[in-house]
Amino acid sequence: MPNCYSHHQGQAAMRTSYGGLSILSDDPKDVEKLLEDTKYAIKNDGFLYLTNYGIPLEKLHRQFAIAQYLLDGNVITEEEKKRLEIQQHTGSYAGYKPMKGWGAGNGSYDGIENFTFYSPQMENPDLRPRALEPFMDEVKDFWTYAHDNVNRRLLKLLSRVLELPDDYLWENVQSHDGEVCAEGYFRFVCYRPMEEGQEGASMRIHGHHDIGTTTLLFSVPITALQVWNTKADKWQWVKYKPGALVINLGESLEILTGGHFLATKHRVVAPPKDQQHLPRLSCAMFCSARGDLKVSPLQDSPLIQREGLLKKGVYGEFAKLLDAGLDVPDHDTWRKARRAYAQQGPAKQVTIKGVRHSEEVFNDIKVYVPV
Ligand SMILES: O=C(O)CCC(=O)C(=O)O
Ligand SMILES: [Fe+2]
Repeated sequence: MPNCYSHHQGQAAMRTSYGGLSILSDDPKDVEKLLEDTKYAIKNDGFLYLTNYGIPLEKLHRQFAIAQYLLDGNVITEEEKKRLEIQQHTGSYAGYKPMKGWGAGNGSYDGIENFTFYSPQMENPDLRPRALEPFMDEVKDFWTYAHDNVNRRLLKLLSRVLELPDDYLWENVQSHDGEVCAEGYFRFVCYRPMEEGQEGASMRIHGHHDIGTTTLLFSVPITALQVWNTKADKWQWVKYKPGALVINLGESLEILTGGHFLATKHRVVAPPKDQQHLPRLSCAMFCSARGDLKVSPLQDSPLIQREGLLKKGVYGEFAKLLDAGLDVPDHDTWRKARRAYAQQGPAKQVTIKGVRHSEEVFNDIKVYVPV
């Protein structure tokens, strides 16, 4: 197999340039600058790069090597593929996704194979491929650190932007009890190369929001991720930065902040020509809000109190329910409804200000994302 974690730089990798935010320093000067940069990135770029977050490159490469062994080492048995297959209609991505669609394995070929770990997959060896057993301690340590340390620091920064106490989002919003990532999940993915012109070759994952609080995506050398730049109204490539973390903000944070933190609109497309023959590995953690938390804005934030709720995006849709005095769902209900059909390709498309958007309806709430 060609090495999918080489340090090959694609042409597109040079098209954008962002610094990276270091979250380890406690020096007040650094913290102040970090806060300013974070505010800027949220408003202008719609996503963040983190560097210097405490994971050495060798440890990161080791996780990619484990992911590659799992998804390209021919080590998941046919029996396991069947028994552990993702049951997306239940609103969960847990388990093995074959290279055909996200449903019950009967969609068309999309060349994307993955394995998603929720708490039960961490607790019970029968719910994960046997071949992983020798590596489980490392896997557990790595993703626990990502969730309980990196994500916690990140939430501290976001709490400060909201002018709330440092641990506010961690204590009141983030689900963090339970094995590794609590109600969230992490995933190893391999995107196989597709022939030019093959169905689905140009759009590997259409434009979408992640649903939870934050997503920690490790930057990879195969350039395929694009983020919607709301200011410029266009897709932009996310540049490869070795060892960096690309942070997407999820829908939960968009709604909880009353539209102040817009969910990152992103998609995965065909890489530039010189990388199209290479498989692309991706490792990511999707952090989630507490399932029992109502999907409505945080009233405690001085920033939100001062500047008001911004009736935009998904929050704008929830505001209609709230204004009509209707009950809003809790996070568990909302995300199960969102996940049951997510990733399956936009069923309906509409044009908003000249841009093609997907329209998805969940519990009477409409979600629009550029495709
Ligand atoms: O593979 C990537 O870079 C991003 C994938 C993604 O957006 C997702 O799985 O939600
Ligand atoms: Fe995503």
